[in-house]
Amino acid sequence: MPAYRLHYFPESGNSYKLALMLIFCGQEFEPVWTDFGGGVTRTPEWRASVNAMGEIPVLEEDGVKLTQTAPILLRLAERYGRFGGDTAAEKYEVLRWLFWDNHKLTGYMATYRFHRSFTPKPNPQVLTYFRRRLDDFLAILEQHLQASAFVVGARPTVADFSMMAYLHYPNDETGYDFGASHPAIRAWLDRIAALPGWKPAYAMLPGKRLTHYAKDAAPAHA
Ligand SMILES: N[C@@H](CCC(=O)N[C@@H](CS)C(=O)NCC(=O)O)C(=O)O
Repeated sequence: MPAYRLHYFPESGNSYKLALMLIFCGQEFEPVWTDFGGGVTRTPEWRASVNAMGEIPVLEEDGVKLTQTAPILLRLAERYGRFGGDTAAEKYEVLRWLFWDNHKLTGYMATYRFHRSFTPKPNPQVLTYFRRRLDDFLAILEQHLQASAFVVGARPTVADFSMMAYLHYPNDETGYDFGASHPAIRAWLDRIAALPGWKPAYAMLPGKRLTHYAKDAAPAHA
């Protein structure tokens, strides 16, 4: 059984994707809290020794440093024979949604949430731009999930774990109340939360948290 070490910070939905997959595959990992807020991932030392791409998460597998959640999720799915899709058509769909997620859903939600909630003075124009894009992506996902229990058919795959990660955070971080605005997304999040072993990110990934500036203001919209 490989030894896993996950370099993360608690607010990182990308880190949560890997933590969730490892737990669902019955694997333990050593959590390695990383001072993202303090700028450690921007230092030349960190980029030379941990991740040249300057990103969190990094998953060490027996000392080998792996980066980019999508290929890591697929690698874990292959290794443990779970959540990768069964047929060639399903595997293609998993890959298709992983690309969409990285480019669109996670790409925009991670940036929107970080700017909205974890920066002291968010720029309203930036928030408006990101919100408009996200509203479109979320409508696409809402429509898809009205006809499908999980992203690829009737069973959960790594596409679900990747796509749900940033949507499951508290409303006062995401700025969305999916129960009110996107009921199919809400029901899908609840289906994933009902899987054995599921925990929210903040219960799975401990350690010092970023300052949450939007907490008290907590407007539902940008
Ligand atoms: N596509 C990457 C995204 C990783 C990513 O953007 N991580 C964030 C933290 S959750 C980060 O390190 N951002 C640094 C930056 O954008 O400069 C993955 O799936 O691993």
